[in-house]
Amino acid sequence: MQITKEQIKQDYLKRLTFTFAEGVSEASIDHKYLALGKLIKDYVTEGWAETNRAYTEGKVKQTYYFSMEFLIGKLLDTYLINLGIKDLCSEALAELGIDLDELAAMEPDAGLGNGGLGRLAACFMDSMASLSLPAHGCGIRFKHGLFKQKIVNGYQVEKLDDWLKTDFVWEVKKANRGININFGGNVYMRKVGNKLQPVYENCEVIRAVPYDVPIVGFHTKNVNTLRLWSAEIDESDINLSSLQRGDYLRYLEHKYSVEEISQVLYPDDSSESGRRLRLKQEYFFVSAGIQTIVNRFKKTGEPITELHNYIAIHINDTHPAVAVAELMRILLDQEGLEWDEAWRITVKTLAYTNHTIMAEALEKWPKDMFAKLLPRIYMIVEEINRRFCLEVSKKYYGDWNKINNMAIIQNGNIRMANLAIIGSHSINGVAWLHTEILKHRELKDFYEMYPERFNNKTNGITHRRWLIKANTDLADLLVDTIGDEWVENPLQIKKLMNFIDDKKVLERLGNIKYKRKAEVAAFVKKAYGIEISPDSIYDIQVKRLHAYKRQLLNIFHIMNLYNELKANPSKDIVPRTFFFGAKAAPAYYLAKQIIKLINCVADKVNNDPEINGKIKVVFLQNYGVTLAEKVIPSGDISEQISTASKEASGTGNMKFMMNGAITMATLDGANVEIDQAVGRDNIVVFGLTSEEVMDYYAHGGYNAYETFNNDPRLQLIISQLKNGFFGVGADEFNLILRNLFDTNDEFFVFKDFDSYVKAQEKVDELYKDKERWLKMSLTNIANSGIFSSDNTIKKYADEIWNIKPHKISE
Ligand code: 26V
Repeated sequence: MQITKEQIKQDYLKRLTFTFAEGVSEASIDHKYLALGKLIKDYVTEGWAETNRAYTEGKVKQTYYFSMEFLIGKLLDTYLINLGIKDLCSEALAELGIDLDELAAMEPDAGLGNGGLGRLAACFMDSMASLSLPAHGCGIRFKHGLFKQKIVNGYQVEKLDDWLKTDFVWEVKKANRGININFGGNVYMRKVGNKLQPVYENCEVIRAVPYDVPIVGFHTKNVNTLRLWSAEIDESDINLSSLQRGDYLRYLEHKYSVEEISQVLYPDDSSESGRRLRLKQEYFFVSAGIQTIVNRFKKTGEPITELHNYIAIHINDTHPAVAVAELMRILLDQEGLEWDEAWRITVKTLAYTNHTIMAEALEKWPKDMFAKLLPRIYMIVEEINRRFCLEVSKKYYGDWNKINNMAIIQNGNIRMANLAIIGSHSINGVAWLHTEILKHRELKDFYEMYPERFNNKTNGITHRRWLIKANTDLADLLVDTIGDEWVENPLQIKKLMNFIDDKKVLERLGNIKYKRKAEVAAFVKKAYGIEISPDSIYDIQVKRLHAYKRQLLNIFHIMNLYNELKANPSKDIVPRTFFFGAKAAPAYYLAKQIIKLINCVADKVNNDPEINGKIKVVFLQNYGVTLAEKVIPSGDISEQISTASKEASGTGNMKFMMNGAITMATLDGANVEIDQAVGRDNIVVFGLTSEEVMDYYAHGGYNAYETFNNDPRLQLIISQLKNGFFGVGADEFNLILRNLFDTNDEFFVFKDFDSYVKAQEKVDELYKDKERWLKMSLTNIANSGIFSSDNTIKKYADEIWNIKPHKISE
């Protein structure tokens, strides 16, 4: 973008005056921020319109990434970086007496996601635009994103997230592009000519209104679209206006029941599954998205039988899996295609990513509820299921087990993963190990039936946000050493290895880390009143709280360290600060007890003068994208300690690696690939392997009591949980105890404890050799380029979507 500082200044003042009738001296900080937002949007809009035009006129194949979640975080900095005007803008504002960082802090953090899955979708959006790929997002404009977390007396308290309270400047409401969505009622089939046509009676019609967010690519004029749908009532609806006149209360009731659909993001929570409103949300955005895609496609004049040559639709986890039936519905009922042809097109258009093997996260819907809410869609699902079961029984004659495993409808439930697999030409896992487990275990029967559909796409993260934006000093170091080619081609970061013996570079790397650690220390002091030292090792575990992620193992290690220091106060360790950041799903009581335990340990350890500051524990409240950007660059140790086989990939592991942290890892998810990339000397690995874990699950052989009884350290820890050591009642941690003992320690916390403690001792040794440590850190950074989501997205584009870059010319 060609623009001068003077121009920005002029444009900005104009914007401020035209929007708020204020000058710099009168305007409040939020007005200043909003004016800047509007100005940047102005800069983006031209390219946006041009991009849409170019994609349409070029008749290029386009991808639509359907995702329930887009955890996009703040966007201002991303826009400025990607437009290449961040420094210019910062200088222009400074000359007007305005601090850009202060304005940037005003932006709400759009938390429209739970964790890894939603953040991955956001990183993908950034990469798709930066690679000039014609690819867009489709999701829901939740009025309330993931809850905000407060810690009160050590307990998690949830607060409503109200991110739309102040204007979300980036979005553009397209009221005239609304789409009607049908729910409920009765549907029967009527013969029209020689075709069956559905007739809908008494269904509830809901209006989906799109809000578009521009996605600006880095150093490209392409601006893609993230389309988020909002459920609104159509005030021009005649039925409604009669309601408005006649029965105000019924009108209000109706209004709330409509708006409810896009009110709030469900917090990832097994107890929340099976909720009707969630299914409504899923169909709502999927139907709106697919209807729009087909309508737009038809305007090109190409026959509908060519759809898959122009459109790829991606199903991000099972949440949008109803897309299979919705696309079939449109092709059959609206376009009048025969079943076989409609099916062929559907399968060629759709692709599905699996993000978890955790059974409780695999979506199923009670078939009666499903049929009542989506009667026509249910008919289609039944027919897909009938035909599929027939195919299976032909192929594996008499093998009822196979049908039972693979059928979509089973035991009164509709299994969405099965629907997605059967209706997609591509099925991928999100890391090598995860995909192997899918192929050979979880989805073995499907793999046997459709081996050509299965492939791996290891996750990635956008290096623009997680390196250039989050760690500008480190990005500068890279530019000063290896030039700036890596910015466009992140694999080039590897060139940093040429500096592995360069003392000056290592020293500068150390200083950058130290500076970030000092900033975090200042933040922790201000936010929580806890004094921590940037000279201590920063050992960080930030991610959703879940038993399989084993925050419990981490805190047990800390308790053990504390106990050892109490027994032997002169024990020589490198001072360490342990950070946790984690939200627990509101009804996940075990997870909430673990948060309480972490906070209890923190209180004890931080306030014990005998410990003399050797260890500190900090619970970072309300962990989200913005906080991640602050703390990840300060990490020395990245805790990636899930029970092997359970974490599909992880992406926090990649963010830490790219910022020079050393991974404390089980061989799980993408840790396996990090290990391969950096070599065993530059990572600390411990614990059971996934083979061992799965073997125990399959054949037994592990006895948690035995392990416990043979380890006095564990006995002391468990007794402290029970005996009021933390000044809380004896049953405060009962769910933790039950989870360990009643499930035979299902996540192998006891089993991996010893190995984890030893691995932590190794960290201590390694850190004492400062030069060695810096070399490890450098090696991690240098090898992190493969985890840029640009690489991941290139593979999706080539191997799944079959789309090509379509660069808008300057
Ligand atoms: C399940 C449910 C159940 C119902 C209520 C809402 C809800 C929301 C999300 C989920 C499934 C979450 C699956 C998930 O987040 N998987 C994570 O995906 C990351 C990106 O691929 C990956 O790095 C993580 O390892 C994986 O756990």
